[in-house]
Amino acid sequence: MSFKEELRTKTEEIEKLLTTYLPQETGFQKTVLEAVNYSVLAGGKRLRPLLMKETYQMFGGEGKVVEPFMAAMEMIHTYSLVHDDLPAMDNDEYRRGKKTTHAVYGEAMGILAGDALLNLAFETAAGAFDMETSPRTAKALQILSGKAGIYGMIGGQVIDTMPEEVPMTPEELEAMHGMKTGALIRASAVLGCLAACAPRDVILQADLYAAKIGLAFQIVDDILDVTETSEELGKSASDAENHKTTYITLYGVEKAREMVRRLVLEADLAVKGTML
Ligand code: GRG
Repeated sequence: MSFKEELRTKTEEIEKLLTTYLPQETGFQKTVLEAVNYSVLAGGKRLRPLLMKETYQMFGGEGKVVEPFMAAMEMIHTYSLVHDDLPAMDNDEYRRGKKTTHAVYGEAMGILAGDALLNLAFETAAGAFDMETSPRTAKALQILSGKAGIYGMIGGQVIDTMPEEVPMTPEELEAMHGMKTGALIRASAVLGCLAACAPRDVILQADLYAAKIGLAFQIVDDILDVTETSEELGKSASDAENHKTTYITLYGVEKAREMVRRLVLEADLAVKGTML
């Protein structure tokens, strides 16, 4: 099977799994349930649950205990996008080539669908205790909540949302993305290893690997922001139009591409380190 075919098959498996954790669209709160399902099923690469499952299997994980965490991670990621698109934040009308949740269901329902997804994520992840009651499951829950929180993704979003009076320094930009984008990507790799009972030094290497690809992912996002059209990207707003500091404003496209190549090499070395 080619890489592309394998990726498609694995992505489809994850989508199937996700649907088993999504709510039925019934009851007086039906509208928000529809908005939740619309948001989760509106496409997406499913990178985080994929990474979690890959690290889980790579280190010998065989059961299903990772599955509630995979679904919870994608729910948290989806809530973050739904809220990021809101009028109070980026005010985006399109994502993944489709109307954003608030553009379809209205702003109030967009806020509530995000809130609902965040709660559903933890309810789902806590379901792992029905399969396995171990300190490791509790630790995984702690990592998930921490990395999604004020010292992780939300913290990064706060920095991103604050008005930029002066351009950010490279250190500030990296710290912001490390939290905003990197935290969930790192948590995905770490939780997969943890659920598979991988030893501590392996978890640390997997964390390093994910930190490198997380940063590369963000730099590529900045490159695409200036090299692709809105139609190609399937989303409307552009950081350049918003006058934000990016890897492009700091380094230019060529240097940014070079940074991506270096980070990918470093990530490769880190993952090889897990196999020593
Ligand atoms: C609202 C608390 C809160 C947080 C929002 C991640 C985030 C924080 C906002 C997204 C802004 C953004 C476009 C960041 C660039 C990198 C990124 C995380 C892109 C979206 O992730 P993908 O490419 O999305 O994995 P798909 O569509 O594949 O699910």
